[in-house]
Amino acid sequence: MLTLYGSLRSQPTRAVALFCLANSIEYQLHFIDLSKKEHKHPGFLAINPRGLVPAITDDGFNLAESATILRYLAVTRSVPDHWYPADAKRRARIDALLDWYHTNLRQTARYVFTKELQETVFRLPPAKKEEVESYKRNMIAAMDTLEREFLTEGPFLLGASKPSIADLLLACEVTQTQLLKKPDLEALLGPRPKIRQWLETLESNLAPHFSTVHSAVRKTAEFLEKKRNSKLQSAL
Ligand SMILES: N[C@@H](CCC(=O)N[C@@H](CS)C(=O)NCC(=O)O)C(=O)O
Repeated sequence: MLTLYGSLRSQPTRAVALFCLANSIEYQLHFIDLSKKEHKHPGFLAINPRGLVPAITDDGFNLAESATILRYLAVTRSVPDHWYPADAKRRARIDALLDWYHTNLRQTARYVFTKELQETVFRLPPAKKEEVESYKRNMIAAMDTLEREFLTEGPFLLGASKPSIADLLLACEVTQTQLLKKPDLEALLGPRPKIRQWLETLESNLAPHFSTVHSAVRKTAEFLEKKRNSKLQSAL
């Protein structure tokens, strides 16, 4: 039996869940509540000693790192070739996107966390302004690469006609920006029509699963919006 450890509030956990749902791969989600530090409990550390989600166990085999999990599932399950092509050169292009993600687009997570979640949800001291600004600059540079280089032809990454595991990992990161304040989200995605179109295409192509794995993030977005509005009300 395949078990996915994580939370659908975590971008890379969403990507793995989405891959399973899109390919009818049977799995169970073992919820790890990051806000309660469950990822540092001994039971989970036995599965991933680094204490990060996602992780899987597949019939007793433990594995961490989202990109590796996606590759592992793509080659151990019988799924259509477009997810992770057998052709070495096409596969290498997907691998390059997965590698690029970790050191570039993943900055989105740090920006959204320090700006919107660190204080409000995790009750930690607020991040320094310069730190948040530096994550923001890195995120914007990555979004520009996505818009101008990887999505030039569409509908999916690198002009593919069907999605790959890289589409899932990168898209589930970009959707974390739903947690930003509406004007910040507008400023980020408004001038990037290819990213917006790509997300819409993925959502309709992978319906209803894309929307299903995003329900928790939508709830957090609503919670944050209510909190901002009530702060505004009490200031009036
Ligand atoms: N490179 C890892 C990164 C995983 C990661 O950073 N997960 C976050 C949640 S999205 C986490 O577990 N954070 C907990 C922490 O940093 O303590 C992967 O792709 O799986």
